[in-house]
Amino acid sequence: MGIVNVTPDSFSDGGKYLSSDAALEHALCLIEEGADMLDIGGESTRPGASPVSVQQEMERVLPVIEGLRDVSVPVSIDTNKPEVMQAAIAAGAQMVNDIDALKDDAALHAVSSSNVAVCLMHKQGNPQTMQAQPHYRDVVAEVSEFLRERIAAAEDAGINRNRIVIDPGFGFGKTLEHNLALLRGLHKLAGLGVPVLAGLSRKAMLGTLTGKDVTRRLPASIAAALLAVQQGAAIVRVHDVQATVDALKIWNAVNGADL
Ligand code: HH2
Repeated sequence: MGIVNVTPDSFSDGGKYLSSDAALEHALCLIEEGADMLDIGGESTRPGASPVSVQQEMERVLPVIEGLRDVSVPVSIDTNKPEVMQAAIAAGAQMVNDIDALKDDAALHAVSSSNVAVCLMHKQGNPQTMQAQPHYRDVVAEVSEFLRERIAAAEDAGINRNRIVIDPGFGFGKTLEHNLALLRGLHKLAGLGVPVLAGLSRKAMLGTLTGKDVTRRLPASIAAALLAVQQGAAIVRVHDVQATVDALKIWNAVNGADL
């Protein structure tokens, strides 16, 4: 899954693809590089990010989603706003990536009344405060239990299991130790019976481990993506598609899978 951030303030590429033209060009480039799906976002969720209005978020993402109507890969909308979900689905999005795991009833309805897929992500707190004091007794068990409940809520609302993907939400209200425990225990989430998505690309935990700033985290991001796949992730959400695809080709060759 290639990331397209149509934002001025995303943590690693804010401002690079803020115009629809630049975002579209980047999206097409990621497909060329081998992305199997794209994730379009119009609001940064980095710790401390400022919220964006529905209107502003739509103005950012809708022209990009419309411009991608005829591409060969599915397009996901990265939003927690029901109004943006609905408009994005009408514009051609085939998946909703919700960092709030459809906890808002209107968001649940926006997805259940359509036929699109959904990514249910775990987070503790909200982007303004989530890194202040994350706390868990057993992070893997608690994240797993939360995702199990959200899968059940989605199914109860009429969303078939085969439309659901889950994500532990690396960096969303988690310390380095929590993130590492989740990466080690990712196969346990895979045991919930729906595909697991992992988003580790360029994240702060990789900076903490390597001492590298956000522009120099490519090798660490590739290592993290490979480890996530090894632990059972079916989808990796990445900024650097070409490099990740190459790394996965080697992994798949050794493990007897195709890419
Ligand atoms: N991470 C980010 C945003 N959305 N969605 C899912 N499902 N999983 C993630 O790990 C995830 C996500 C943060 O990365 P990015 O979009 O590059 O940054 P920003 O939120 O600053 O735009």
